[in-house]
Amino acid sequence: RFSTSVAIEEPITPPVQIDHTQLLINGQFVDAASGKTFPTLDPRTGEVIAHVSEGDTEDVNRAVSAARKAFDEGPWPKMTPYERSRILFRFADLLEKHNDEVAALETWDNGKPYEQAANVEIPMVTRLFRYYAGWADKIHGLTVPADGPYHVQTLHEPIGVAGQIVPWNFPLLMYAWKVGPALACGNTIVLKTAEQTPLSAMYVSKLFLEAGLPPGVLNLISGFGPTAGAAICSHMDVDKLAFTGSTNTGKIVLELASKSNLKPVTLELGGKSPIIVCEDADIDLAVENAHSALFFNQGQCCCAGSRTFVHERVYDEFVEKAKARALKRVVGDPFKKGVEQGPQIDGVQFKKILSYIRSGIESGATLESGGDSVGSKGYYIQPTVFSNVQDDMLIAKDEIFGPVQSILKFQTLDEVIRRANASRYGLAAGVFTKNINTANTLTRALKAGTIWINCYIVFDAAIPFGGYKMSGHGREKGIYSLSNYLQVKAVVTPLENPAW
Ligand code: TXE
Repeated sequence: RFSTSVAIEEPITPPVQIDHTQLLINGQFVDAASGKTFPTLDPRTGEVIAHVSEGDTEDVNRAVSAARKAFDEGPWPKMTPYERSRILFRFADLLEKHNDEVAALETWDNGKPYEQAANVEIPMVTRLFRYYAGWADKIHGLTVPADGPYHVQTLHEPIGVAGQIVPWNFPLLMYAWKVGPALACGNTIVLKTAEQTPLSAMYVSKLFLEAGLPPGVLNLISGFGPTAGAAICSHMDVDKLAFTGSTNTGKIVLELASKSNLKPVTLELGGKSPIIVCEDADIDLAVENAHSALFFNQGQCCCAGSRTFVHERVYDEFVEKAKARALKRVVGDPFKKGVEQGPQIDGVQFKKILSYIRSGIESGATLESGGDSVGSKGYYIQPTVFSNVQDDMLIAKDEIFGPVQSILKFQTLDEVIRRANASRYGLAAGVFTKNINTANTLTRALKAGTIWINCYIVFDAAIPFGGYKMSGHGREKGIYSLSNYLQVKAVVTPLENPAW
């Protein structure tokens, strides 16, 4: 029942120094107005890594006025798009140069495997900034063929001050999804990091200054949700909000936006994404993908494939192989080579996941592997697989956000479509089949913002991402994210000589 754990005794010393622990306001690293700090913890041990500034309403007010001034007086929105693009490219070059330090901070603060951070995530962040740097000088309106003697055109203008709030599961990637398009479009920003993971954003914000970003364009607040986060959401001078986090907090964000100045909001929230493994699927491919779909990033992905529906004819084979794969998963210190799974982010998530595991056992699901914590320090949890999971069990309904795979059985396509869609969420779905007709049917029938066919968790800067239903509003990444940060202005001019 137990996975392959490697040495969790003495934590490996991270190969990076902590140089930045302050807020960034108007181009300066500053203490919080209150002078307060809070600790950020190492998920491998629960011990303090560093104390960072605790931003609150007064700091948010200062940051918003800096962003307002930088927007209204420039130079950022008034710079040529090519100049903006060059600063973004310069930033991406600096980030690439410091890839390994940033990855080490990400691992230290979050607990994700260093190899994943250094080889996949931080390079994806760099790629994303280059993608949006490329867009900065390609944003333009339309000439509109209206009825009547008028010349009609649209101007695409930046919205203004963007308030952005990010979570802890992919700290810098979520920062990039929000900062990249907002800056490319010419907006200014006040961004709040998650209280669990402030370090990587602090580090890279210094690189933005080095790249030549003018003061006030990007302001960074570390702090807590109900204080600093709520102050951003309620601020009358913030023109747009983008939030990634839990569905419950998403509701609060929307409420605060509507109670203040009705600023538009994009939301990227929770999920309970189905994976459908059909009778004709390549089972080994499906097992491996369903495994990483759930266990990647310690199961802390909004799009985790957390309901794996398998056709009854291949069910037993699938469960056997899924269990064997989970038992091989290497759990250990995320700085150690070859480790696939580090600790969960914190004690709150750790306890929540263990209580879902208990609920799975109590409700009668079959525990195939795992089911407990690992070691005596930090927040490590065994890769856990449940079979014989029923739709009405809590583990099949709630977002667990941990390394707990639930495998369900189905008989017909119509039945699995109905069951897969019977969720308040609609973020992503996976389909494993060799039949193009089955793939087409499922693609159209499933209510989800991303459908992965014979693959899962394939991400790219150009591929849009977002949810149906309570998984969110709007799309991030790709061309779609630009419209989140642009106003459309229609301009109508009478034609003096309509004959021409
Ligand atoms: O989320 P929160 P938490 C899910 C996942 C997880 C659960 C709870 O199921 O177990 O949410 O995690 C800020 N006004 N996801 O508590 O609270 C907060 O400071 C403004 C899914 O960490 O949503 C942080 O910066 N902001 C998810 C951010 O919201 C507020 C990723 C996210 O925290 C606020 C993370 C408030 N009143 C968790 N309260 C995904 N979609 O990927 C909190 N925040």
